[in-house]
Amino acid sequence: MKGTTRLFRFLALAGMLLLVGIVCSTPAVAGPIELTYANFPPAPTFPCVQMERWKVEVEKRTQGKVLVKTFPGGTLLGDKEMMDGVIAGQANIGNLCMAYQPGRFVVTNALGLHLGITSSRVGSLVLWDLYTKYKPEEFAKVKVLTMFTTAPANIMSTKPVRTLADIQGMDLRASGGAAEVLKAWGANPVGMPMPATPEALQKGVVKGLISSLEVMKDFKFAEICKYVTMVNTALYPFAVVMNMDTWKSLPPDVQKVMDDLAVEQARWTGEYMDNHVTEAMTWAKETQKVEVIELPAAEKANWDKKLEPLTEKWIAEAKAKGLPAEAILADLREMIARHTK
Ligand code: 3IO
Repeated sequence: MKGTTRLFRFLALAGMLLLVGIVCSTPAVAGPIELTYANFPPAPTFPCVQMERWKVEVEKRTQGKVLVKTFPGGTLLGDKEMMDGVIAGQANIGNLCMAYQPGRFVVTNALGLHLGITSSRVGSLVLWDLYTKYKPEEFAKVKVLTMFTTAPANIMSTKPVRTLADIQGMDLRASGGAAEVLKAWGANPVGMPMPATPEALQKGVVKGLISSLEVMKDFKFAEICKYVTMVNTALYPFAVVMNMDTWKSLPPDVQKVMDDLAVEQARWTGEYMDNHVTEAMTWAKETQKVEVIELPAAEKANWDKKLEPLTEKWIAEAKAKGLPAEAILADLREMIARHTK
């Protein structure tokens, strides 16, 4: 009787130890690493299109080791809380527009100056070069996965803008560098992130906006804004950032996949944006009867002249933060020339 009890106890203990062993070793071999990726605008817009492309590439290149769960439309983090939300770990990854917190991203917001950048492809590659060269302090708490810009900004409006006189006091929605540009021309910039713009336009709170032109189609602004004035100015810079603890927890081979993807993703997004602007404007002209206004050279020279003080203002702001402002600008001009040719 005693022998049987002992044997039973031994078997029960052995069985339990075996179970504990299985349970404890399982997490190491099972399940992919799941990462949440927050984005602020609606799913069909370009920041989310590039997010889905990044997700597909990462999942493919890590052979399913990583699974990215995307949250478009501000469902996880909204436009202005993106950076702090990622730092706090509310999302593993987030996509932010630097123009929504202009004082916070002084170096990279130089892309919002009037520098003669002609495309999103050039803007995105220049922005990535600028970031990797200067590694601005404001990104020290996160891992930057990629950066990109919009195409140059142009004016979309409900009334035609053909001269500087036409734009005086006009309420136009903008953020960051583009808002400074509008102010310099005498317009009244109304600051708000892109997702708030459809309602502001609908209610007549603003008479138009300044941004890249693919929004004419993606947000259906062409239904309200029947005029586009080509001014090819400020770009909106974006960053995709990862929580630093998340980054440190990733295996080296996964980190390598993401690092290798950074500049490629910037180029891909730039090219996608440039093609999409062309496509959106063809649609706007053909189906929405949008008029595209080209400023005569003499008129354009007046507009450009008004923007010269903005660069000086940026230099002063950057210097006040202890940044090598002139060197940054000289680098920017070299990078623009190199990527434009
Ligand atoms: C933008 C932001 C979200 C979705 C589509 C977009 N196209 C251009 C922008 C730039 C921007 O952030 C803005 O506020 O103009």
